[in-house]
Amino acid sequence: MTFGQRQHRSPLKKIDKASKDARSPDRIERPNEPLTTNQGLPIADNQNSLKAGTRGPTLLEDFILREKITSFDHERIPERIVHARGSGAHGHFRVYTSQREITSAKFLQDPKASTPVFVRFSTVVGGAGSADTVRDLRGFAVKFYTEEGNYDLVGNNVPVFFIQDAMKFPDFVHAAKPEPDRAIPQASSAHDTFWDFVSLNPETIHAVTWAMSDRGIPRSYRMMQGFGVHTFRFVNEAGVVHRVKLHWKPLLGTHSLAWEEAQLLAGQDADFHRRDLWEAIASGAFPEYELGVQLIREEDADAFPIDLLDPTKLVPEELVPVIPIGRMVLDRNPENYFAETEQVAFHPAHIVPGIDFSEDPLLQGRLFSYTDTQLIRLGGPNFHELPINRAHSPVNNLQRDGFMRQTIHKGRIAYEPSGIDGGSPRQLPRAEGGFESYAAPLGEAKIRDRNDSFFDHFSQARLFWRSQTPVEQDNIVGACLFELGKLASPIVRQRVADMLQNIDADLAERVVTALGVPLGKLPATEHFPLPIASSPALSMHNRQECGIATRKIAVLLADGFEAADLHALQKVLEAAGASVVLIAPHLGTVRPREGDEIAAHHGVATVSSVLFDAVAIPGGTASRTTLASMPLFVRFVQEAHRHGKALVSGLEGTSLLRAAGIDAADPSQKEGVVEGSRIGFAKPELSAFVAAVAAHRHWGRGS
Ligand code: HDE
Repeated sequence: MTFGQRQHRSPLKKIDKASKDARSPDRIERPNEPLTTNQGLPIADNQNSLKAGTRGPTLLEDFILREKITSFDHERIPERIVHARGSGAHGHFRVYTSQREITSAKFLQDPKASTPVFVRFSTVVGGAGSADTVRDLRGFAVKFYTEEGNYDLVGNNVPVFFIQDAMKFPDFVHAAKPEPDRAIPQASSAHDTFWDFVSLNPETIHAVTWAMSDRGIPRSYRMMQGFGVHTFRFVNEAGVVHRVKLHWKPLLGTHSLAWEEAQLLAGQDADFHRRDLWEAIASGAFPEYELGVQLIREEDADAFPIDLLDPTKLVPEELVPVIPIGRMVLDRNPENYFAETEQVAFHPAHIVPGIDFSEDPLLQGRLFSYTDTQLIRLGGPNFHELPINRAHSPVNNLQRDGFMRQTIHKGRIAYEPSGIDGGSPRQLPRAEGGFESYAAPLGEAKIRDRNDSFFDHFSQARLFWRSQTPVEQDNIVGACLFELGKLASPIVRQRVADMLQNIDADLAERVVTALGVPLGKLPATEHFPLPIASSPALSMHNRQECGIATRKIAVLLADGFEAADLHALQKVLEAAGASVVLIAPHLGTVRPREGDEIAAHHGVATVSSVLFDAVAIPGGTASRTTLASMPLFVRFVQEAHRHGKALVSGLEGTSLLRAAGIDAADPSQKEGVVEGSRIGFAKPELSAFVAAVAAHRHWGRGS
């Protein structure tokens, strides 16, 4: 349309009929057919509101405008009070062998049967629009659409929680959320109210230590563990009961970001984790996780040295091994974020026969909370009828009506039992597959109190700290210094510092010294014995060796680069499943010293090293001179080196390293830095680089 022309029709003249979206068979709206109102009325003008003349006011009569704007005004629903920011994926789960011995759950019986799943990963504290890479725990919620109804495993990426009793949850969340008068800080625990709550509630300290560890800044949703946290029960057909802890293990290994990297990423790409998950699935690199169980016989549960009802305690794998029982593959991205990832409603009470709860007081509170929150968030009791929440097995009951009821129930029987008109749905005895709660023997006095074992707040925080490698311990100290250093209240800082002494004197001293607060008197806390001296399984560094599949390698090049270097790198890296991303001084093409020019994926101004796992610099005199003269490339390499990433540089490609202040001959800087000795690299050099990428981070550089 040219300026001054009247517009009554859509400005689009040509439609790209070949575009993927237009061809999608699943699109609800039919492209190129008449646009209608919600009542099906064809619309003649979707550009102009109905006015009293071209210069007059808009008329109230304009029902088309009002319908459109009203729908728009109501597009948003309340975000989740916690776990507001999430990313979803579809997939399926398959058990390795029948678990008949421990549970009657049908989806855990047949290794040939595949159960569809929907997974939602999330941060906990931040709002829906906050950054992905903040320091926080991550939600790991899985909905299994089984033939016996939906089973939800609503877990986190660490095995313990901050509080022991549901009574404290609103206080804990209020303390962690932005302070209510100023609404600051967003998606961060580094503020007074959070640490005030922590310092006055020692039960929080174990989970806080996990949050301060590198688990709080995962590299990817595809590379983090998941945990059911609470103890559940598995019941087999004969009624034999086991207490069970549930674990997800990512097949890509468990990896984290560096703290500075996480902070830079929040600016560079606030959607880093969401994009990473989406792109991996879209490219066919499907994330996989193994489900594992720790089992304790019901009759041994009370005498077990760790209180299985306390969600601030884990069961070390060295005491009770994790038995892998099945595998989940995430192979399909959602098609509509709102309809699927936003409207999905998880609930720990969505269980199937063969699985049951324990009396963990935190879990018991959750059993109330999740339905309650969906009532307000999704607008009424019929959220189970939304497509993403619908069970794949028949739903057959006499519940009726309510806001947004989709099903049109017919007939006059809405009660049970009924003996007319063919009767009503009937109860199914347990022996035939009906769900029956495990008859846990109770019979104690009604009381507001806790078991004595719940007052052991520090032994497992100590176990966790002592099971970390020195680098992981350094990172915990660094995180504590960052968080506590941000506190405006010296009293809170002091209280936390005092509390850390109950975990470990060395940890407390390192934090206290750097914060400049005096080490207070050790509060009189009863010391419970450690269940085990150290648990190597708790160190992420023991869970990393999983190759380099799906790692993103940045290749920095300019005109004059050695094509043989690039080809050699591409061949080896892509064969190992990594992706190679070419970054040049600007978007467009780059020309090698010899051969045809190639297209760059990015110009250096729009990316930075934090978006990649490792850096490769092909040789070539002209290329290296250009790169070394550009501050953006110099910073790229400096940051990658500081964040412990693997670097490889071709023959004569070292000047960029030098410009970045990296001396590959210096033992304190060379870990994970590989230099080529000939054009096209020697085989051992390429293997050394692949091994360096697989090691994920090279903390030995002292960066
Ligand atoms: Fe949640 N939690 N939670 N939580 N939680 C919610 O439910 C709650 C707890 C977890 O991706 C809410 O639908 C209480 C532990 C995940 O949709 C809410 C207590 C664990 C998700 C709620 C806990 C979790 C939630 C907010 C203490 C790890 C995101 C919106 C008694 C085992 C699920 C919603 C998704 C979400 C309540 C503690 C995991 C308000 C009262 C422990 C992964 O119902």
